[in-house]
Amino acid sequence: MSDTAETKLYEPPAALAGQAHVSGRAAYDKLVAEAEADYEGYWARLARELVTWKTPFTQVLDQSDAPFFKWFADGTLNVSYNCLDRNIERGLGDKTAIVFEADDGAVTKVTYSELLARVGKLANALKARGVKKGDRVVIYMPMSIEGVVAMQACARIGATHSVVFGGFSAQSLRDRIEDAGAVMVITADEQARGGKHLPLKSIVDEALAMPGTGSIKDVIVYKRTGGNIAWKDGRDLWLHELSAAAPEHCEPEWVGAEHPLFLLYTSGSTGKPKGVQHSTGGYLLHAALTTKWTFDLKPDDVFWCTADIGWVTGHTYITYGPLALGGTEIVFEGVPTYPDAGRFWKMIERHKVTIFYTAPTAIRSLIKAAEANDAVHPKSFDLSSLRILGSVGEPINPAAWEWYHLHVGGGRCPIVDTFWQTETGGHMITPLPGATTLVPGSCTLPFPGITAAIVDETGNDVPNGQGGILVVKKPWPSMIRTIYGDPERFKKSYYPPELKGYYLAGDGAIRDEKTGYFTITGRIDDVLNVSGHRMGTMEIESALVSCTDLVAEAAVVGRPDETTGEAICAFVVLKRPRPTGDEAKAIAKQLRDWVGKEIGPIAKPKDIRFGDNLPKTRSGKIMRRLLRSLAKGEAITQDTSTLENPAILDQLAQTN
Ligand code: 6R9
Repeated sequence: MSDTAETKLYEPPAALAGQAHVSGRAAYDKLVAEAEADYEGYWARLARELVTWKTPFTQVLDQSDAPFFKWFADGTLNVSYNCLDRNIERGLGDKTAIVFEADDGAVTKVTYSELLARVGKLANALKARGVKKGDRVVIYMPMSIEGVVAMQACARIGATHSVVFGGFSAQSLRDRIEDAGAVMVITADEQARGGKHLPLKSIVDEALAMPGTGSIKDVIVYKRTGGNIAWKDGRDLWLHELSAAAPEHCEPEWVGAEHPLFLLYTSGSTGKPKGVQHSTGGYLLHAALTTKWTFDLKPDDVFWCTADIGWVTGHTYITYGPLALGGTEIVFEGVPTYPDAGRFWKMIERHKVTIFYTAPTAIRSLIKAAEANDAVHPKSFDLSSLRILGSVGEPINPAAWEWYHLHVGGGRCPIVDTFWQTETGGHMITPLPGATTLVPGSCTLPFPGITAAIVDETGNDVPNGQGGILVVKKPWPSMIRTIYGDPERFKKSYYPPELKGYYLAGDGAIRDEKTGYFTITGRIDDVLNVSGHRMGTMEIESALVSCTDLVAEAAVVGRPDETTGEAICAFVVLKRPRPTGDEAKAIAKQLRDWVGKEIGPIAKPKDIRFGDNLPKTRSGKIMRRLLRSLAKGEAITQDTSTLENPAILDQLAQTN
């Protein structure tokens, strides 16, 4: 992005900047300089300030087994102690920790003392069922206080949680249970979203009927809707019955800083989803620190992150970061468009939300709705409580940024466009609201202490103004520790030998020539980003070809989409003659439903096209660049001379 006359700059509002935790650009520069001068000393100082340790650490960064880095390794702590007991000891016991708003608008609040009691009871119940430190527990829950309680209860006893997003299918759930070797599933009878009740427990039943799930001993069920569910005596247990019988006090399990707090499965460019393993100490430090600096969280704030706890954003900015700081936060069960597309604005008004963190996809779809109907336009609501806005999950286009800034933020709230990943644990490149001049569409500068850089294929720095590969040069406390059960894949995916020991993010980026600001240009691998959800093209392809009755071959690419950022486009060769017309439409629907069952509704291709073959080189390689052009509806101007079967392109240009 060049510094042209049209590039609008947004200075931090003076009043906000004056009070901010990081106040003014000079304060930011000073932190960056501190980290540069003494990298370990900087992180050690913050780890002492933000985290309460049972046994203080004496080591900071251990690089002896790189790239398996260790941070604060000889320190011991407990995350749930840090998020709950510690706040109560500071006098915040009666402070509201969570304001829960259900799909139907009903509101429930819990204080820090109440939350601790609920976490303690469930933690004791888990222990009584034999769950031990280091065991993996799968959580397949709706957005709820109980979801947060389940995660915190695992943390309290040193069990490693693996949350599976409630939109994933039985097959996906099974895969994750097997890969993690989990001993328990915590779920709910159903979830309520958009006025409908959707199954959870029956999907767990289906998953556990599949092979590879024998490690599961118990299923704990939170009664959310009271809907009809099947029950397996001896395996299924009601959460409310277990909790009622369990004592409140549960001594935290003090674990080493490197103890795995959680696994979270995410898509990579090849193969099945990988279990990203996070630590306890380094992760908690960055969760707390980024919540403090990026969102400038203060005691009186009402913080609302709209992400689901099934994604990393919900882990770091719902379950851990805001609670570690003793904040008050909103947890929302429903969807932004129910009962209408004014729901977010209505909730901000109702709960006097001061910090609002959401995804560009949500903003773009709400813009469309607001432009069509004044009643759901932000101007019809009192949003004056807001002071800071955030964006996450995908690039935010400048037009959506400007609308968010003007209509939601009333032109007075800085937008923090936070770039990070499941693997990074917390924010990596982001503005700080009281310190950074904003440029719409740019995530601006690295968080202090994060050594983000842009390099070429051999790991050499590229000059500003020239795009390249985004890397992080030095290890940081909240980084991924390994891929669960597959350390070799961890090394290969994130530390390829040609990159000089730098962490490979998998995104392309460019820095502005003058300001050095970063703009993310998108994934450089076969990972798609649909509505801010990560999806591997290979995963969708294998789901399609697993429909062995119908599909001979499939290739999946992304194409730009105005609302969802990217849309999934699948090119399919059937085991029968290429269908056209109504038959093509019917088979496309059948395949979409198939993918929905194999992975989950978020992976359903928007566009499915049929051909007698796929465009291949004479050596048999699928020419994906051609498919990407076809998906976009572009005329093929590229060289197709190496193509074995050029006639196929006309077939594949046709949509169904
Ligand atoms: C937190 C999260 C990570 C991928 C990442 C990148 C994209 C996330 C972004 C962004 C541009 C931002 N991404 N934030 N791109 N600007 N502010 O989303 O984690 O689900 O693992 O996705 O999302 O492509 O590599 P995750």
